[in-house]
Order: sequence, then C-alpha cells, then structure tokens
Amino acid sequence: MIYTITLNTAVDRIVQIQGRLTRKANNKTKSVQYDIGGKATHVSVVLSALEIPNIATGVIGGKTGEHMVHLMELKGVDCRFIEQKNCETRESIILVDESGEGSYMITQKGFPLNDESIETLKKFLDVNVKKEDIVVFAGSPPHELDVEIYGSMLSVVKKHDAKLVVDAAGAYLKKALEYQPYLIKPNEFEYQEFINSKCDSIEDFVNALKTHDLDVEVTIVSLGKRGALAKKGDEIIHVIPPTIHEVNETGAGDFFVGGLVAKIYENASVEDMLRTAAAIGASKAMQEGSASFDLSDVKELLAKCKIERKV
Ligand code: TA6
Repeated sequence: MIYTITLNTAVDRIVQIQGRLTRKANNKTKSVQYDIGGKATHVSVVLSALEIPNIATGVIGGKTGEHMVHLMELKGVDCRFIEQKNCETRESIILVDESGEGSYMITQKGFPLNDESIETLKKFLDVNVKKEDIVVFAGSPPHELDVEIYGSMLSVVKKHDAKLVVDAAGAYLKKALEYQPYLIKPNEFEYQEFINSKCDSIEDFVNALKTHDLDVEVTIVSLGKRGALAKKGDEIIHVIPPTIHEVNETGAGDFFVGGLVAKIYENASVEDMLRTAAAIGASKAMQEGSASFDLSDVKELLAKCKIERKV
C-alpha cells in the first residue's frame, strides 16, 4: 500500500486573468476554479488515476478541508484525513494571466497541528504501515511544525521498515535524512541550500551529486524546464522533458513525484521512473487546474523525453 501524507492541506483557488497582470490596474478575471492543493494530495491523484492502490491522509479543517476531500474523492482517491476542530484548511491563490510566463502562487502558512492530530496521525501510521509499503511526505509542514515532531512521524514509518519518500525543504529535509529515506526530491534551490554550495550548470549538479553521498537510495534534483537529475548508487541520469504548451505549471512538481512513486511501486528502472515522472509533470503543466493530467498526453510525452546517462 502507498500512503500520502499532507500535513498542510490546501484548496487552490485558480484565477485566470485577462491580459497581463498589472499593478495599480483593475485586472479582470476570465475564470475562477477550485482544485486540490497541498502537494502529497497530488501524488494520490496520480496514483489513483493509474489505478495504483493508495490512501491519502493528513490533517484538514472546516468547509475548505471538506471541499478538498470532495475534490479528491471525485478523482477516486481513498481519503482518510484527520479533521482538526475549529480550524480551516487554507486556500492557496494561483494567478494565471495571458503572458504565458507562468503563474503567481500565494500560499498561507496553514493552521498549527494540535497534539491530538499529531498523535492520531502517528497512531494511524503505526497501525497500518507495513514493511515494503511506501509512505510519501510532501509539502511544507504547517506553521513552523517542530522539526522533532516531523521526525517522530518519519520514525514511525521507519520502524515498520517501509519506504520513505520525502519532498521537503530546509530543516525538514535535513531531519528526513536522519531516517534514511528511500527517495528525496529537492528542487535545484532546495538542493543547493541543503549541500550549502552553488550549482549553475547541469555538470555542477552532477558533480555535487557525485561528491555529496547521502544515505538515500534515490536522490532526485528537479531543475524546472531543465528537467531533473537522479542518482541511484553510481548511476546518475538526466531527463529532459519535451517542450510543451504550458498552461499552468502549478502542481507539476508534485505530479512529477506522483510518477516517481508509481514507478517505485512497480520496481521500475531509474530511467523509466524519470521518464514517467517527467511526462506526467509535463502533462499537468498543460492543464488549467493544479491537480489534473491527461493519460493520453502522457503516452505521447513519454517518447519525447530525452534521457542522458551522466555516469
Ligand atoms: O505545488 C503546488 C502546490 O501544492 C499548490 O497546489 C499549492 O497548494 C502549494 O503548492 C502549496 O505549497 P506548500 O509548500 O505551501 O504546501
């Protein structure tokens, strides 16, 4: 079984704007839609679309939390979220204008998790997670969640010898390394911060991956339009995604993780993992929402992804 953990759930309010977003102007909307936010939730959307068994959990609050679960259940996701009383799941604002230069994302901190929610989540994991399950933590924890508490959640997963996948940054990424995650997926900025060294070119990142040997089975560094690098053992592979008509890149990184997790589940090669992740991430970017992709697009995009072996 695969479990996805979203500690800081969100509903995305996606506002399509006429023309280019302009300061001190009355910017007119073309449309407003709501979609699933929060990162690990997106991994579950991908897995459910691929008919891979998974359970989405984490902490929700109020009507917005119910709305997020409803949107997920419409996509066939098995949701087991913990409801924290007198709190409201946040709304992330995504502004997309007609410049074609990418979206603006404005996120709130999210409500702090109380002891009851934390203990309920840890108990859920302790009772359900089995050896060889995959557990995905993705998204920024809410409201400066104590990093030791974050670590205590990861420790429950490791206790059961399950595979830990972590898409986190800063102190949370550092904490995750203490639990020998199976896979981490920092983006280029989060990776440079983590290794405390500057990388510009692909070769810089390749050399950094070679020199920083982490206690991680698979290290992925996502590089935006430049694709992503994966290191597994002595293997380093670069995937370059095809050029696409980008509509809304929001969620593309999370859908990329969804593709990675699907291939981990299938014990696929690193090359297959990267190709699938890049194709699914690209398909997401071709959609207006923040939580949808098109399986028929993915089939076409798979063949267009370029793979370069670096070692
Ligand atoms: O990556 C896309 C996204 O999950 C959006 O859906 C939006 O909810 C935002 O990121 C949340 O990011 P955060 O890191 O605050 O959890």
